[in-house]
Amino acid sequence: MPNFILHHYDGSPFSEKLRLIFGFKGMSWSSVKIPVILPKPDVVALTGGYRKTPIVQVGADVYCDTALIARLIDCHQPTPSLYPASAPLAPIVAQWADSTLFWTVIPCAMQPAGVAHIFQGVPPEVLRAFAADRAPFTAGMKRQTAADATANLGAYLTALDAQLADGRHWLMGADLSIADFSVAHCAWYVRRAGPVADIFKPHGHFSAWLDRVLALGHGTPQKMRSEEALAVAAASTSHASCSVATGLGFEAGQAVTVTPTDYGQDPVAGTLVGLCNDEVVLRRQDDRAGTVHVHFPRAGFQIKREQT
Ligand SMILES: N[C@@H](CCC(=O)N[C@@H](CS)C(=O)NCC(=O)O)C(=O)O
Repeated sequence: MPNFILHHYDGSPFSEKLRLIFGFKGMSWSSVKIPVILPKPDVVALTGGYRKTPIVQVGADVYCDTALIARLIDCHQPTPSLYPASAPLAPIVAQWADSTLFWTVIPCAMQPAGVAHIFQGVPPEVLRAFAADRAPFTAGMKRQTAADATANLGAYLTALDAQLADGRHWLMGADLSIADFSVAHCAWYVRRAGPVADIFKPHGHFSAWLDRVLALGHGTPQKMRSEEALAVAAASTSHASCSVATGLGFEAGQAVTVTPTDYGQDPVAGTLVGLCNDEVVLRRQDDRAGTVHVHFPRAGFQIKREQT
């Protein structure tokens, strides 16, 4: 089993998704705490510019986006599975939760009563710095208002509660799946927003389900400093094997950029070393991290040939 190094911070919902997955699988992992806002020099040393949270590092391989990271963890620790045969639509439900549900929950949680709870005790200048950091991060997105989000979340909760009303333990049925984790990290953030979580009150099946998922815990984290993590990358002499499939529009060795298509659209430049329908991998060089392979899911990312 490789050592999974999770780069994360406590208040990050997508990090909570992975922490709970480590709990579900009963795994040990290394925990590197990273800044909540830019600058994040040690993250960027590993990723080449991708700044979203979390990332996972295994030696000199760096994995971006929890959709890909969940597959990676499941591959190395297949039981219990995140993708049970009984729930073929679970990844689709997860994709809905990680995008639509997430961007419904954020404006709902960030209404004044929620902000007051999430950021209690935080000095006003830190709050201003947070707002100034996130504005360009989501520039160009049409954000829901708190009123839009509250109505939409109410409708989603009614559907999720009805799904659970037959007494099933997990969202897709008898088996836990990736769908549970993607919905739960969104709901976890609403619970952090104190009084905003009253929206769960009419939905008893949903609330009981959320308690069950959160009770999975976080597995066994071991603290690691970010300099140590960079040293692990620099000392690694090999990478996970990868190759560029033919017929997908690119060739091995090309100079390309890979950029998220939704928000946080920071391009990462490198040499294409891996490509298939599910994943794209770039090789890049960093003064401190050495030669790293940066992995992204194919879905939700644009690959562009660099002009030479
Ligand atoms: N699709 C990404 C979304 C990650 C994401 O949006 N993370 C939030 C925090 S939970 C983020 O990056 N916020 C800005 C930051 O941490 O710098 C994933 O699944 O990992």
